[in-house]
Amino acid sequence: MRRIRANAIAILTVAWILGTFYYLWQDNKPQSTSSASQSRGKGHGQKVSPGRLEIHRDDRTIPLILLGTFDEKSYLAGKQLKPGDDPYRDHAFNVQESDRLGSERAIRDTRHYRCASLNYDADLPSTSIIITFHNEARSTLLRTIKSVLMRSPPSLIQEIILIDDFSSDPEDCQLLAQIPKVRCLRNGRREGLIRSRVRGANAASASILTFLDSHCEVNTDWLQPMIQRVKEDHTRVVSPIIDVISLENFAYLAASADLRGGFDWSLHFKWEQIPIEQKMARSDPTQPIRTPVIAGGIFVMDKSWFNHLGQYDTHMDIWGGENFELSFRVWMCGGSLEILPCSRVGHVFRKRHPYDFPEGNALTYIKNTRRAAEVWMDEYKQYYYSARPSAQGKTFGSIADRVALRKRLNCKPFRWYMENVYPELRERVTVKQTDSVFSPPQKWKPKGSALQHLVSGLCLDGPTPTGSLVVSQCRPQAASQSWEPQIIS
Ligand code: LR7
Ligand code: MN
Repeated sequence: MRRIRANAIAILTVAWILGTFYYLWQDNKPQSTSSASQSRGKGHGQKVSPGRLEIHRDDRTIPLILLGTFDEKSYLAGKQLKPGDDPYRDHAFNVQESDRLGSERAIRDTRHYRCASLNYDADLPSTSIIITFHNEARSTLLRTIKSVLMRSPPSLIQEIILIDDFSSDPEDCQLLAQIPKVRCLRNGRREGLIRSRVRGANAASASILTFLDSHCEVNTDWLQPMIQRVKEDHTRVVSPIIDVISLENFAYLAASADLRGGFDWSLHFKWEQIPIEQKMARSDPTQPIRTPVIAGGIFVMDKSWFNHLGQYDTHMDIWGGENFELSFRVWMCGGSLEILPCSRVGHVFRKRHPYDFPEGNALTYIKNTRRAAEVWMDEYKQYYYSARPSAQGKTFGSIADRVALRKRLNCKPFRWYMENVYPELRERVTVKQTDSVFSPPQKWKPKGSALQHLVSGLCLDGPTPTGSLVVSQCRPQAASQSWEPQIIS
């Protein structure tokens, strides 16, 4: 009897030791990372670099407790790629690779090393996470939710509100509501991400709103820096640095920390380098980066401030433009926008939309951006129309409510935004050399506020309705021939 007990103890001890070794070995295994550079966003090619390798020891244990009655295996098994199916067809990313990854992988901590030693208030307010989706892949949606539960202090997560924007299968959302803290709201018809987010915000019970896309993975301590900044000043609207999850192999890649959100006159979003003077003045890489616009999908905002500023323009459809409208509104009506380098969230950037636009992709984008331009851009909207001539004459509905909102909030003019938030935009006028009159030498001299071409005696004029600059007879006081000198660094 005694010998049997001794044997059992010996076997258990050996098993325990082996188990511990296996656990440590698993955790220290290098992740499959790619050092290849990857572009972020729709075709904009800035480099990303691999960051530090950090292992999240708790990743595997916490969710088991947090998932409640949710049966992850059968949820994922309910939607599997059939043999021979194109893995990119339905989601415009490699869903086979996403399915294979599992829902709890460790990712590298891509922050600057100094971020790890920052402290945050112990009494930060909690937040409602709002995720809207239309036909998202189950594995990416689940990984988004689990990364939030794994990598956020539980006390900061009031709830996760999913808005199912009329996906084909209602169970994609409904089954996830078995996870504690997760709620599911389903639209009775396709609304688009803008009205869906407003629905989520209206249902939220926390005082702070956090918006996420449905194919993200949040990184170590992603939430605290954002909530801290908003707690200190409720008019701040803050975003993380958005890392890249490869649409091909799902590698998690660090994005550059020197970027901010920008755009051109056609209201096309792009990542751009922060201006050199600001870059030189940055002695502390953990400090926030002021940004003229946010990418739009991943940000934290005080709920009362979101409501006070008029939520979103709910006449915008499906996708696009709402990030400009929100960004102009925040800056011009007394708030600010920043990117926090100590907060990192990965996002699967795609090259095409995997879903349909009932009124067409181009028309929808024009309608949405036209509404933003008409309400917020004052006389500068002419540059939008020059850059996007096809927008002229397209319907965009009534903007009376939004114009009244702007008046009620007593917001500043777009000129103020141009001068104080985004002066770099003015310089971005390109001269098209279409006329032989420009043949070298190209010499210009100032004539009043006009620029006169020395050889032809004509003045620089434009932009024309098609967005070009031309030369024409000099006309004193003509607004289209009036230029301001700018120092270009
Ligand atoms: O009809 C729709 N209903 C939805 O609920 C269409 C989309 N969606 C959901 C969709 O499932 C996803 O969760 O809305 C979210 C955004 O759509 P994506 O992921 O297809 O588009 P995107 O990643 O290009 O979206 C970026 O631009 C949008 C412009 O309207 C929004 O602002 C998105 O939130 C924004 N995403 C980000 O900012 C993440 C970083 C990417 C960049 C740049
Ligand atoms: Mn997205």
